[in-house]
Amino acid sequence: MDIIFATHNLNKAEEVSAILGSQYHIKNLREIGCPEIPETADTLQGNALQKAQYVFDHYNVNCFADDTGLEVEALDGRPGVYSARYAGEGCSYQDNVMKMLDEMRGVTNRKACFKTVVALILDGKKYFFEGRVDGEIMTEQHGTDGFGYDPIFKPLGFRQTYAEMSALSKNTISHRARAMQQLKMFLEEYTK
Ligand code: ITT
Repeated sequence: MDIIFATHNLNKAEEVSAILGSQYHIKNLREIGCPEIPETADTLQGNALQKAQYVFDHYNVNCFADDTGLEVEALDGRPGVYSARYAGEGCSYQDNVMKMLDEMRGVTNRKACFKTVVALILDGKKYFFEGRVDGEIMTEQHGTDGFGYDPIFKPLGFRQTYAEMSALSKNTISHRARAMQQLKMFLEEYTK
């Protein structure tokens, strides 16, 4: 099946190709030359749908998008839907990580969770899937793999941060993996 993953983020594209497997021919927005899509909603679901809807409206193809946020309990759920721009417009992953370590300095409640919402538009109909992983924010960076907040997020029940895990391990247990597994099962049923 040919399907567009409405993302410009190559880390996400790589993870999702590994999770969904080779029976899907997935193209990302860089591959089809699609410009940046505005993300102006104030929920993960709203942003995921905004990206998928843009691609459907402009290219008329089956497509899905994911929006992901890191919610930190001691920060009242921030940065959440604003995780990409937590340290300011145009900031790097490292800027975000440093700001988080700074804001969380001395804070004892380290509980956090990653949430991913996937919006799928298939034959013109909309579907949503969600994945969540609870964990904690470390006091310093551990590991160099992955991207974004991976070096400071340790999922519950694991000794390693996402950035210390192999790609295979992260792609088996992560928030994105959980949401994408549901998408995969749905697509398998749909195309039976
Ligand atoms: P697209 O909108 O083009 O898909 P994006 O980078 O803006 O790419 P999101 O809005 O979904 O992606 O993600 C917001 C930020 O959350 C992202 O920039 C990362 O900093 C962080 N993030 C997302 N998924 C992550 C993951 O699996 N591990 C660590 N950080 C992640």
